[in-house]
Amino acid sequence: MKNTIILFIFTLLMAFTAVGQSVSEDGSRLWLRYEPLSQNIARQYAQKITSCTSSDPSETTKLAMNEFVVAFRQMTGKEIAIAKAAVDGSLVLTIKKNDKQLVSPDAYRMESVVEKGKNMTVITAKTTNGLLYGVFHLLRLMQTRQDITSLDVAESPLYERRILNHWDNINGTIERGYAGYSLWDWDDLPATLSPRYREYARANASIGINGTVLNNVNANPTFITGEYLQKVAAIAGVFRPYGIKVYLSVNFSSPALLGKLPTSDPLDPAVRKWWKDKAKEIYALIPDFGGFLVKANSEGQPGPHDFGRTHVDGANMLAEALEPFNGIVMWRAFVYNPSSPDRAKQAYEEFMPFDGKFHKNVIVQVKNGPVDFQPREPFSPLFGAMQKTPLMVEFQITQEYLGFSKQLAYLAPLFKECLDSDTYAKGKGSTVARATDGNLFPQTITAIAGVANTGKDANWCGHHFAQANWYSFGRLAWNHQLSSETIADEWLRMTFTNHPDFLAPVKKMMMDSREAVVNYMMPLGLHHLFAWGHHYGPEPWCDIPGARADWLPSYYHKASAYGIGFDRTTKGSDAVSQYFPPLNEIYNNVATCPENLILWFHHLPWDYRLKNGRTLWDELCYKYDEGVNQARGFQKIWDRMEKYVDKNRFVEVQYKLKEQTKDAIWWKDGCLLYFQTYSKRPIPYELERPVHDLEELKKIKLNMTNTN
Ligand code: GCW
Repeated sequence: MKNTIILFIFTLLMAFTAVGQSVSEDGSRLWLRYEPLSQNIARQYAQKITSCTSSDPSETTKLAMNEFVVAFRQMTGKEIAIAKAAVDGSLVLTIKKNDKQLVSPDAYRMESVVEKGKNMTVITAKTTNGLLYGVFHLLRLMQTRQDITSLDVAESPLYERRILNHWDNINGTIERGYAGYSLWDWDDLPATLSPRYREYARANASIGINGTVLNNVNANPTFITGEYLQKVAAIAGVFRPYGIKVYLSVNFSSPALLGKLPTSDPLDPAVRKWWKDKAKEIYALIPDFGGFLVKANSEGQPGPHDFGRTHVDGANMLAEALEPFNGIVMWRAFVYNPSSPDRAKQAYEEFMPFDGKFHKNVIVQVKNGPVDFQPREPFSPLFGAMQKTPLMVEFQITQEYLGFSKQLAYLAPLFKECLDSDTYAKGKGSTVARATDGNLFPQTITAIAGVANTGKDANWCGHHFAQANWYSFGRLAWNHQLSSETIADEWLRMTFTNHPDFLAPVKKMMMDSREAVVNYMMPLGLHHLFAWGHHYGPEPWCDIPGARADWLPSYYHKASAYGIGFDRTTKGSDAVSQYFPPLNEIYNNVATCPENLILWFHHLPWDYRLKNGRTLWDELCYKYDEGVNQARGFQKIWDRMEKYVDKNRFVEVQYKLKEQTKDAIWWKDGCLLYFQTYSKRPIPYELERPVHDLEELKKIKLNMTNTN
């Protein structure tokens, strides 16, 4: 009877939502919308699966089954029972701890089988997490309308730890967060648990993310006080059934700041004991705590150098404290000092001498590029070079340098560009992915991190399309071999619609979007032309008296009457020599250097001829112009999509795309008019003319409050 009532209510609901686009959405359901399918497909699925069962009693398996039942009902309109035993038509979730074919704890198989005349869909895993991932996989197949009649799938993640880094502060702000305040309500914890914690965990589990660093790497020591650990434990309790471990960023001076010790010197016995006791305290509350993330001696953060010690001394001390509990240390390699002639070389110089010296539960976390999450950078030369130390890539999902949540920039192509880059460390094919996933070098730990773009905004990420970046980070962390197109396709289908007339153009818009941002912000390998502090608009002219040279754009573009670009060749800073042959030569030689990085590695005259025959100045103008045209093109594509998208999301994206074009023009005019003061050449006459005046643009000072 109860089921019949539910079904009746559901059918009513479906009849209502069947008109589809007219019901406005706020984006809060992410890619887990489970929209009703067409009758035909719904019928096929409903014939295939009629019940769901598992002999595993765990909470995770229960919630996996519940997820399935609810989603199935929403998509097909059919109610399926959670049965005691497998029958014909069952979805069976089975744990097989010793299954040799399952190559990792998170691995699973999904097969259509016939046993004793019973047609079943069986998901097998070693752990409950594997089952959960398998169920989300099956749901993804259904959401994207794939055939589920003869399944034979085997999956295992290519990185063991797939982690989001939150740069969330204790006061609820988020450093470089563009989607509202932090999800974590520290004042209300541990007593009150926001329902969003669970939603967050569920969304992450659906894409295979299994770790969360809750707080900013610019770490407030308060997070590891007894009071805050209770709060952290409460969050960990919500995340646990979804297979997500919590980690914390720690402040290296905590022994002095919290423990009132006279020093935080990593070789001081009292300091070492303080960390060991702290680890004990943490694990007593959170037995599956993941470990520490550390930003040390970088941008004013304390670290072992303050005591004349090394990164190894610092990391190993923490590693020893965590080791008895199987915790790990993620030690960041984001280090640079103000006086260096080339910031891009520093992480390599500082870390290479320590290769092989870190404790076995330390992994060095390296940003994808050698400078700082720019729209385009070459990969960091540490990848492939540090061969006796596990390394993990850190991507930035939040778009600090790609237009915040104001602009559409689909980042899977950026992530892939790095992961697929050939380091040549062990000959051709030694990609960054293979150099970090345990394929090329034996690694005690494999991991990958992304700086999260989530916040309290209803749609989680500020821009509806920024959800795709969270999604694609998770999917690539699971399987870096997936293509950006595949990920965009599945995300669009689940988040918007399966309609082919929507999918093709919108997918193309996504695929072009990152390159568009590169084009109108900093093409041809230019980098760090950003406005001071907030990093939103262009300020290639920025000059703050007394500021660190390496925080000023002129340090990077080096524009002059002669030309533009950073000479990192053997005749310049020699950063090229940090790469393996033949890449060092490829980058060093202006004739072979990829043109999309040419001004990263070379300082070239304005009349340098590119492969297409244009002068450098003209090509720069063409690229900026192309970027603006691409942004305009996105507006044209989106406006045609009105009939496929609910009103709210349509209008919100439409508005943002309009702003994106305006800001793209601002970028183009700002950069070209400024560089023109050096090149003294006309903008090619066939291109759009500037609509701004350089002096006016120089006066713009945005008051961005939520950036830091
Ligand atoms: O990109 C820079 C950001 C800082 C950030 C730092 C880092 C958390 O501008 O806001 O600090 O990188 O990665 O540590």
